[in-house]
Amino acid sequence: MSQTHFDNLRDAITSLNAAAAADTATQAIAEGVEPVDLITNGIRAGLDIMGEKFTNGDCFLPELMLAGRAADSAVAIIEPAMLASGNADEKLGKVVMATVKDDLHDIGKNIVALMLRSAGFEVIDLGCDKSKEEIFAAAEENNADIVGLSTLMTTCMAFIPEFVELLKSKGVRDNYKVLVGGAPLNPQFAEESGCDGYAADASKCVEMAKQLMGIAA
Ligand code: B12
Repeated sequence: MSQTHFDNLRDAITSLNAAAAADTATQAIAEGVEPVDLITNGIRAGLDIMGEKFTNGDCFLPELMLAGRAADSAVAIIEPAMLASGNADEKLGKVVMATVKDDLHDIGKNIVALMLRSAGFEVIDLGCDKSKEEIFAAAEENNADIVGLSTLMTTCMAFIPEFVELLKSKGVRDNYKVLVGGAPLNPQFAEESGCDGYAADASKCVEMAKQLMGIAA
């Protein structure tokens, strides 16, 4: 039964239909489908197809934008269900999150922020296209435990080791755990960049954030 909802949500996104995406998400949540499964098997599956079409020249920027809006409309429905089903009242730690400078992709970052909130982390979401200095200032100001960085663009990956270097140059590297994610990244890149953790998707990010805080998953 869940598979039908996943397929419908994926298809609503690839057909750029925000209303259908919201309706499918509403129905699936009402029938008890796990929010995180809807994200992975519906939303991300649909957007991955759009990414492939874009690469192959079968769709263009306006279509990507509309697919992104359809995904956002489903996330808006899933959000309250996810917060209600989690442990949002816990106080597991403070995370400052941002998508890096020159990168406007925020759907995945927003989902990660939501998952972390639902698990009981306090998340200060700075948004997208944020400079190293802005993220550093927010981490200091909020006395964050974790800095979460997201990027979807290969051209922005260099930001990550540069941010770690900035922390070192300020003499505060050990004050923060740096957790990174986004499609072009991988565990090896994260390690070589001097990060503390990497997670490939929304469900693994909670596990990793807990691990970084020394909390048993
Ligand atoms: C939707 C989309 C857009 C939308 C974004 C809307 C928005 N509000 O985010 C719009 C239309 C704005 C857009 C613009 C562009 N895009 Co675009 N876009 C996509 C697309 C199709 C989907 C991205 C997405 O949201 N995926 C779904 C989410 C749920 O997945 P996710 O982001 O990967 O996040 C998950 C994990 O990665 C992880 N995660 C993510 N962040 C973090 C952070 C932490 C801390 C952790 C632990 C985990 C984690 O958990 C998330 C949830 O499971 C991708 C293709 C793809 N397959 O990813 C291309 C893609 C990323 N875009 C691409 C490109 C080229 C562009 C443009 C340059 C196009 C252009 N010519 O202008 C512009 C760039 C604008 C800019 N400066 O940023 C390329 C990038 C290629 C590259 N080599 O870097 C891709 C890969 C498409 C392609 N196949 O070519 N895009």
